[in-house]
Amino acid sequence: MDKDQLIAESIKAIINFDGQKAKDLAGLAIEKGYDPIEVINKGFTAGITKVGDLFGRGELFLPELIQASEVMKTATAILNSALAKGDVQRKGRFLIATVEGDVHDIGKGIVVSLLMAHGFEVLDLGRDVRTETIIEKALDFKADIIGTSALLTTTLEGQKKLEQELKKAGLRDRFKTIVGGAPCTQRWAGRIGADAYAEDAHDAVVKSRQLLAAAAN
Ligand code: B1M
Repeated sequence: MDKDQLIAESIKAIINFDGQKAKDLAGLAIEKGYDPIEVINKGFTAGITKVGDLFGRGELFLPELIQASEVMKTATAILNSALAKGDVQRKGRFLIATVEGDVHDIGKGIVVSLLMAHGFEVLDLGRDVRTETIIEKALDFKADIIGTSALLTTTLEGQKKLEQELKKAGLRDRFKTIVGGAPCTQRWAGRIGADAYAEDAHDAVVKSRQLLAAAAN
C-alpha cells in the first residue's frame, strides 16, 4: 500500500470506528517507514476532525464520538511510540497538561511524543489538571516551559488562569509558557500574556527551542 492509500484508509478507519484496521494501518506505516506525524496529521487527525464536524452538526452522537476517539487513541499510541525512539538529549524541561475541566488529550499526546523525540525532558500531568497542581509540579520538576492544552472554548480560561496565578505567586518570570489546542490562537496567547502559541506538535518543538534560545541570551 502506498502512502496516499494508507492515509486515505486511515481517515476511513476513524470514520468507520474500525479499531483493528487503524491498528494495522499504524503498524504498516511504521513498517514502511512513512513519517508518523504525516500519517497522524493527514490521515487519523483528518478522520477525527470529520467525526468532530459530524458531531458538531448533530449527525453523530456522543457514544460514536467516544468510539472514534478510542480508535484514534489506539492508532496515535502506536505512531507516537515510533517517534519516541529519537535521540534523547537534554534540551529543556517541559511540563505539559490539559487544563482543568477538559479531558481531551489525544493532541497533547502527540505533542509530548514529538518533544521527547527532539530531546526534551517531558513531564505529562495528564488531563483535567488544576492550575494549582500545574504550578506546584512545575516547581518540583524545575520546568523551563509550562505547556497547556485546551480543546473547549470554555476551558481556554484555564490557560488564562495559569498566567494570572503565576503572576500572583511572583513566578511569572520563572517559567516560559506555551498554549495550544484547537480553539487556541496566537491572538488568545497574546491576550492572556502567554509566551507562545503553538499550532501543532511540530510548532510546539519550534517555539520551545526559540523560547529557550532567547532565555539563554
Ligand atoms: Co470533544 N469536543 N467533547 N471529545 N472532541 C471537540 C473539541 C468539539 C470541537 C467537537 C464538536 O462539537 N465539533 C467540541 C468543542 C466545542 C467547543 O468548545 N466550541 C467538543 C465537545 C462539545 C465535547 C463534549 C462537551 C461533548 C459532550 O460531552 N457533550 C465533551 C467534553 C468533555 C470534557 O473535556 N469535559 C467531549 C468529549 C470528547 C471525547 C471524550 C469523546 C473525545 C476526547 C478523547 C480524548 O482526547 N481522550 C472527544 C474528541 C475526540 C473530540 C474531537 C472530535 C477531536 C479532538 C482530537 O483529538 N483531535 C474534537 C473536534 C475537533 O477538534 N475538530 C472535539 C485530534 C488531535 C490530534 O488534534 O487535539 O487539536 P488536537 O491537537 C493538535 C493541536 O490542537 C495542537 O497539536 C495537536 C497535534 O497537532 N495542540 C497543541 C493541542 N494541544 C497542544 C498543546 C501545545 C501545543 C500544541 O502546547 C502546550
